[in-house]
Amino acid sequence: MDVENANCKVKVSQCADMEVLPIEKPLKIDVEITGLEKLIEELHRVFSHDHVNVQDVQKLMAGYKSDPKDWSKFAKFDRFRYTRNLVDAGNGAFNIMILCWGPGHASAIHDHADSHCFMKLLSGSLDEVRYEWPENVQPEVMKVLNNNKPRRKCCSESQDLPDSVSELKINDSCHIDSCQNKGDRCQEEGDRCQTKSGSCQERREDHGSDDDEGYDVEDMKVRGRSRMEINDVCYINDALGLHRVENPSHVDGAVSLHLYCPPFDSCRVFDARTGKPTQVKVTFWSMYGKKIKRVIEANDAADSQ
Ligand code: CSS
Ligand code: FE2
Repeated sequence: MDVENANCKVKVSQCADMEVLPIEKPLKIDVEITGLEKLIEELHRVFSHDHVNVQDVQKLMAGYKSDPKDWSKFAKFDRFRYTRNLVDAGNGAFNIMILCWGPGHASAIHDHADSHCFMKLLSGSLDEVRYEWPENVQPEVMKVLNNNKPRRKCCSESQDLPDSVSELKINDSCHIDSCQNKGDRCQEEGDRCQTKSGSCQERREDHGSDDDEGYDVEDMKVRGRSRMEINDVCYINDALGLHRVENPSHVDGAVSLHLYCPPFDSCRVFDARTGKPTQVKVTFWSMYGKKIKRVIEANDAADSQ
């Protein structure tokens, strides 16, 4: 079985086969999708089946040519951080959302909670930096893989599963060397983040060293970097590693379309220096074009002291 048959309808660790790895590049765009509404309709159709191929979803998303007329009503920016704006809840099976990245905005290094993550750039540009999992943190998918080693195959029928996630091949076809390491920025973003208002950004809960036990100061290992241009589509899951997304422009915003399957409301973010994970909630800035009224929680007040 090859990658085209990887089922993205279920959690990555529940895939019956583990060929959820490299996606062929360049992706052949053999469909043309006229408008975001049509794309969403097509995605509903595809996800109504039991088995949904990763590559089919990628192709559908690539087949849509970004037009701001379609999505500007969902594109709500914040001055301080990137926003997550729900567009469609996919009958509970998947989430489609639009993320708005102001100049210089970035996510923390994060996982995808055992879900499949598809991302298409609608406007501006974004840098994606991929990281290896820290040695002492294992994603759910690797626990399953390690338990089922004799049964599971990876990459091709004849190749045995690698011992660790770091040996898995990743798709680095849009790797660019000219990009600078912006890993340090993540730390700054984390420090600045004082609310729970959303996004997958680090909300630090301690600054002491006690909880850092077992997490040495060793920068997280970068696997590759790529720059996304308008209409590019990329795919990641926990078996492929972690990533951090950043708007490299100090002037222009960027807008991206994301599909997560299954949907998740929390994920882990990682300290770029030590690899220490923190579970964080991810929330929406707006839903269906309407800004969410944020309830200020006691913790928020405490955080901002
Ligand atoms: N996973 C991040 C965005 S980068 S894919 C999020 O959902 O906030
Ligand atoms: Fe992500």
